[in-house]
Amino acid sequence: MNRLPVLYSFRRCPYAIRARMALRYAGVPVDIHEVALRQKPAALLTASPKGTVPVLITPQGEVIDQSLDIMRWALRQSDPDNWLGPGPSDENEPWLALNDDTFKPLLDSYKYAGRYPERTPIEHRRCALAAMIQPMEAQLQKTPWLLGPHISVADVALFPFVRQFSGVDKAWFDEQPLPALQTWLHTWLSSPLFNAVMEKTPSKDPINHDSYNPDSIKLAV
Ligand SMILES: N[C@@H](CCC(=O)N[C@@H](CS)C(=O)NCC(=O)O)C(=O)O
Repeated sequence: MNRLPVLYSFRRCPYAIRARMALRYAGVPVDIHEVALRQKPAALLTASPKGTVPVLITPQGEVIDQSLDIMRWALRQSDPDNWLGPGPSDENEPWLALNDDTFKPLLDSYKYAGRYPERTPIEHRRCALAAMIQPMEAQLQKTPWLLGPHISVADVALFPFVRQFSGVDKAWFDEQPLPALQTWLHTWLSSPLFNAVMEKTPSKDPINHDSYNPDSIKLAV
């Protein structure tokens, strides 16, 4: 019997990346099943008929099929740097909603501009910039992380989407007057945590905290 939680994942999916980062940071070992999105395994669709990844199935049979819920589940197991924040009020929520509900569709319109001909690619990009990238820059000029002096769920949850945005036209992105956001992005891209979860054949060994070094992240800011 498989005693590890199973994570159905897709390596480049931003939702799956943030789930894997939280699981790894929390030191929760998981058995990662890389999924071909065009040919999803029957076991995944039986557990979660909506057919998106990531999906986590615990050894007790609990199915968690939203990436933010997987992050929260992981952080409830262990949260050494208090990504969840100090109190009951969830200050992460406005950033999470802005990303998932507003920015993600705009990002898709920019990435796949040919499918959304009602605007030019540059107009799509301008909308995405105004909606989330510029507000992030404004916040990160004030504090090194989105909620202040410490990393929070919002930083990790938004990072893979900002990464995608930056990658659509990297030369353009690198030239923009977004110094704080560019530093923040670079910090995540070069972090051992991100690079560990992007390994093509992730180790099945129990995960330990060597892959997450908060000092290296903080020092780089
Ligand atoms: N709200 C979901 C969204 C997950 C999602 O849309 N994942 C994409 C991959 S990045 C997916 O599985 N799409 C289904 C498909 O392409 O067939 C979450 O946060 O987990």
